[in-house]
Amino acid sequence: MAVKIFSTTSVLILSIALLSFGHCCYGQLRVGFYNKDCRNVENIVFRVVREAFIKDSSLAPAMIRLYFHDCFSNGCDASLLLDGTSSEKKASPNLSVRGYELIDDIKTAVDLECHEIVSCADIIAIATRDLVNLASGGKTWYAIPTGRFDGVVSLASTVDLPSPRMTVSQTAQKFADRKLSLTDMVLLLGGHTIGVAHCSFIMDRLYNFQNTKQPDPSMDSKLVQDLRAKCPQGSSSDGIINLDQNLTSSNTMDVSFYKEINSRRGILHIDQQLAIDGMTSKLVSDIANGNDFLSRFGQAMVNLGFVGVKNKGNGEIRKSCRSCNSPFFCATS
Ligand code: HEM
Ligand SMILES: *[C@@H]1O[C@H](CO)[C@@H](O)[C@H](O)[C@H]1NC(C)=O
Ligand SMILES: CC(=O)N[C@H]1CO[C@H](CO)[C@@H](O)[C@@H]1O
Repeated sequence: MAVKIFSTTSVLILSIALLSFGHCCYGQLRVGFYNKDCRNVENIVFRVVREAFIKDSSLAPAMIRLYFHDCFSNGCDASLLLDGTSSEKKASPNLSVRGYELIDDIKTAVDLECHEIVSCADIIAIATRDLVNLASGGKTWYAIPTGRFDGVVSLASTVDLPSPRMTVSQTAQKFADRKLSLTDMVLLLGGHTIGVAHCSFIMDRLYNFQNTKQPDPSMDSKLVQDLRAKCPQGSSSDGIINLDQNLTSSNTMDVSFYKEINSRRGILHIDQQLAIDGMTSKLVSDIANGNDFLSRFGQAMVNLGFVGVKNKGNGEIRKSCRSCNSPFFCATS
């Protein structure tokens, strides 16, 4: 049980300070930050990640999503990993985030060789890069800058993620707030080329779109029929469906997501809107018809990795990825 030393006000002030210093620390990250003190770190991470991926390839979408949620909520500072009675983990959009055990295994392996040198935030960033590589069948790889410190504030009440029902423009605003461009946003949503969603996120699109008692007219009618079979109304269990409905590539990191949304076969409302909204439709077509999605996705993931990075002054290198080093300087409840 973390001792609560921060009052709500001090957490607020701290958060505002962190937000306004958001730009100060971009320069601190660099490729090969651990070259001197932990030369092998990226090899160690890759070894553990590859073993885990062979057993469970769904770790790739799980970790990509974890990286996105962590970076969007109070910066890429592993605050999403902190256990606590009302930490970010407990916010409802985090309920289906997985991959925490893999991070624990990597941390153990890394600390065996380099004791308490590598941050959990960097472990997430490196592991995510490796899983993108593996899920693409080795077709892509990007150098990921490191040098992040781990945060000591994790509050469910400050989680600020886009919801699937927001418009493109509202979603773009959330990315802009974090200095991410419209292009970054369209590329990053390409993360939905692998992984799954629960039926509950699209029941309205299948059965009663905007209270019309009709399916979403922007969804291909054949797809509506397929998905209704997988997501029946009144079922007691919440089924899962692939985010990339080209079933030959549902588990492969590739350009297929953009081709699907251009054929009215997007799953989440926001996915489909990317292809329809005038703000993004041309970007979507360019990506769908180009041959550089994977490398551009890598660059966008690098850009996401700069959001709200902590430094020595406002972060630490955690001993355990699930808790702050000192309970007295840890706000998780
Ligand atoms: C911008 C607005 C976004 C919204 C509204 C959104 C929403 C969602 C939702 C509702 C799910 C399904 C969760 C579930 O049913 O368990 C999901 C899954 C996923 N999202 Fe997003 N997402 C967004 C952006 C992103 C970004 C930027 C990335 C990565 C760079 C990403 C990566 C993923 C992945 C990989 C999954 C599948 C997770 C799994 O299979 O375990 N999403 N997202
Ligand atoms: C589905 O994906 C495969 C592999 O990426 C591709 O060759 C095929 O053309 C796609 N099918 C459709 C209908 O787009
Ligand atoms: C993966 C994970 O840790 N999910 C947790 C999210 O929060 C709920 C409680 O609200 C936990 O039960 C889950 O284990």
